[in-house]
Amino acid sequence: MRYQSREVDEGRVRLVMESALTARDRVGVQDFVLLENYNSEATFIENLRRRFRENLIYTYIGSVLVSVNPYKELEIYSKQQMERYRGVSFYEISPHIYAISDNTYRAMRTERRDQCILISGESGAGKTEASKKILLYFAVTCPTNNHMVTLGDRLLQSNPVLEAFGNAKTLRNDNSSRFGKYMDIQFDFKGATMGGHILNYLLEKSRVVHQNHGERNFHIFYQLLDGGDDDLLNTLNLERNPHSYRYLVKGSCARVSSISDKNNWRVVRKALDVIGFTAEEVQKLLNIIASVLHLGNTLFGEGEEGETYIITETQLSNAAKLLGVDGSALKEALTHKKLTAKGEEMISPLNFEQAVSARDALAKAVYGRTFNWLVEKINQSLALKEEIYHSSKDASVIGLLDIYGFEVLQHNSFEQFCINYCNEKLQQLFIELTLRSEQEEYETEGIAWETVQYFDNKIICDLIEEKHKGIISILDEECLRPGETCDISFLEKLEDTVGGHPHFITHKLANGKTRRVMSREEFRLLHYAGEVNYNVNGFLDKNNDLLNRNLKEVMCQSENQILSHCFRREEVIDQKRPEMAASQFKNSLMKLMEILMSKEPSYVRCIKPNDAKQPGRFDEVLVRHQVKYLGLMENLRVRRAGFAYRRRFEAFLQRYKPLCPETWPNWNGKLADGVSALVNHLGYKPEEYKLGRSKIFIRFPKTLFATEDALEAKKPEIALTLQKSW
Ligand code: AD9
Ligand code: MG
Repeated sequence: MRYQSREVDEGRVRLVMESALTARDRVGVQDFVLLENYNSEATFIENLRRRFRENLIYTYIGSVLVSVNPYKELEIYSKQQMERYRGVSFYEISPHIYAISDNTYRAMRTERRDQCILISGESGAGKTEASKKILLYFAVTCPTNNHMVTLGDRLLQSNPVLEAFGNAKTLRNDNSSRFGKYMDIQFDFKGATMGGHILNYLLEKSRVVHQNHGERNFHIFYQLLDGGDDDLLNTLNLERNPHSYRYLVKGSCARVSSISDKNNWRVVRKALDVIGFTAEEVQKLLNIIASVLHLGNTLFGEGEEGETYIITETQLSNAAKLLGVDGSALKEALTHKKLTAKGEEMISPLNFEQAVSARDALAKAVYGRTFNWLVEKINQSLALKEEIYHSSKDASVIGLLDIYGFEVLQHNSFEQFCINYCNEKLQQLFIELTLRSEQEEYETEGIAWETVQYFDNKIICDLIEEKHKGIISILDEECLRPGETCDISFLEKLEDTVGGHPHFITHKLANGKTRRVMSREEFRLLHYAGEVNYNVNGFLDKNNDLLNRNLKEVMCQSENQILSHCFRREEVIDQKRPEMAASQFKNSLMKLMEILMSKEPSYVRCIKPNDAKQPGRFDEVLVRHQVKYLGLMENLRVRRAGFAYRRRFEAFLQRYKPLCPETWPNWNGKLADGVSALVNHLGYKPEEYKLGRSKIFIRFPKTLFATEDALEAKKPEIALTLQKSW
């Protein structure tokens, strides 16, 4: 009973407050479908702005949650708040990330169908924060299985660990995800959390050796130096000052005022323990982190004959020790390469540039593979125990996707190309699923459907991924083509093959002249979210992602178990060329799309209110741009195609039955008849609504507002009756 009374009191008051005229003027509407002038972008943005000003960062478009990053801590995520949202219907209460979480959970339980929550938006818009709040909601509110009392903790603790190793400060975001993450949370038939599994996508490894101005390397390096105790740093031969390490200062901002590396170090250390890393594993992991820093400080000199030698012997031997490999073998492998020609093995010296790039390739490979190992370890810790797995045939899953957001930098390279391609794919999924499900709903309910025009970004996805003709295929071909290939020959190949594509531009104009605003090393893609110039420098190398064979040989003899697990002997023996980076990414995205398509999706669309990362600033131009490319206006139009609002018969009846003597306090007949009686009594005109098979569709928001106002007016009377009946 108390549960019900809470729902009646708080939920109803909230919606009524927001729908009452004065309040509506101040705080806007909580669901864009209730906007009178739903075709106007200005009205849409004004509604967002009003709500943002009142710290109401969440607004719906039907069942899609739009979230504006407040850039400040709001007191809306407490345990009490979670309780408010538990088991409460979507429309009964103000929009919240918890409402989406709860709704998804209930849909999974009642419909017994796997769900997923897709979070999108550009870099810094709040995707990772949203995903953490969703995970927290499940960890706190869902029952736990007796066998796995600490699973919730482990799920939560996986975040600080992965963020330490996979996030970094960028110009767009002080905690930018530099890898993609899809997490499955598994529930048993009683709705208790049972396990979890993470899939990770393309870590931006180049950051290990280079950062743009104003950016940092991955957090873990700075955390270790700032937070690690003296003994630990001594064993790793590290100095506390990050400026001592070349790999940490490329962006000239080793320290960031908004980040406490020391505190975060403590959080990460604790998290590693909770997840179940042994002291030995942690030590090996930190050895690797430290070895990367020593590698970065390993410098080369050039002899008179053009031979390359190492000038910082101490750094090299530190690196070798921590990597668990033989120092002279490492030295040899960093300055020479092994070739097999006509069945014979030959050693040839590397020149200075080649040695530098071999060293950087090693640092990237070591870090990237260690990151994969970390994910593997976390997955083992979250994995279903065998016996539970077999007794849980009715298990269901909620997938959570938090991936790097669309990115436009001053200088965009291979990494931005992959990140933005990934965002194209997600947008495509959004278009397909929202339009399709909407259309299906009208069809199943037997209501006539009006088509809405929208921009379909399939054309851009094809440009990038099409077999043989797409940019990725051309890049692969160019990497494999024997003879002299380089980044510029790749660009020329692109011009020949996709030069005429409407979403592809280079400095060459159709009339043979050159476009002066573009460099000869760039191509521009007209993405759904905006134009991006990509500089082809480094594309081939990054796509090849090769490590010299003799470096591989050294690494697979490592005494550090993490590294010997990551660098396998088979890799040295097997001469087959591994899949290239972009193709690998493309294939993993294809698999991801399949996973997502097999689930019932919910959406969180994140918006960044300003570029200064500041609270209280709502930059209209910036917001308008995002509203446009996220397709929110189309989303709204589709949602409103004819009808502003829909509600299942039972929910509609439950809420408004006090307004009609025939249905109040109870209606025992057919639900559709009850709804008919109710709307007849309320005087709805035939053109104002339609009854589908299980839902009522209401055409104009004002009809619903009038009904809400009537309910508000009747509240004292309802309360009296309720009190009597309880
Ligand atoms: V990226 O594509 O990984 O670069 P995200 O993930 O979209 O990006 P993130 O969630 O990391 O952005 O948010 C950026 C920053 O905004 C956070 O570090 C917070 O400082 C801030 N933020 C985001 N959402 C919230 C929120 N709901 N409440 C308070 C927030 N602060
Ligand atoms: Mg993120």
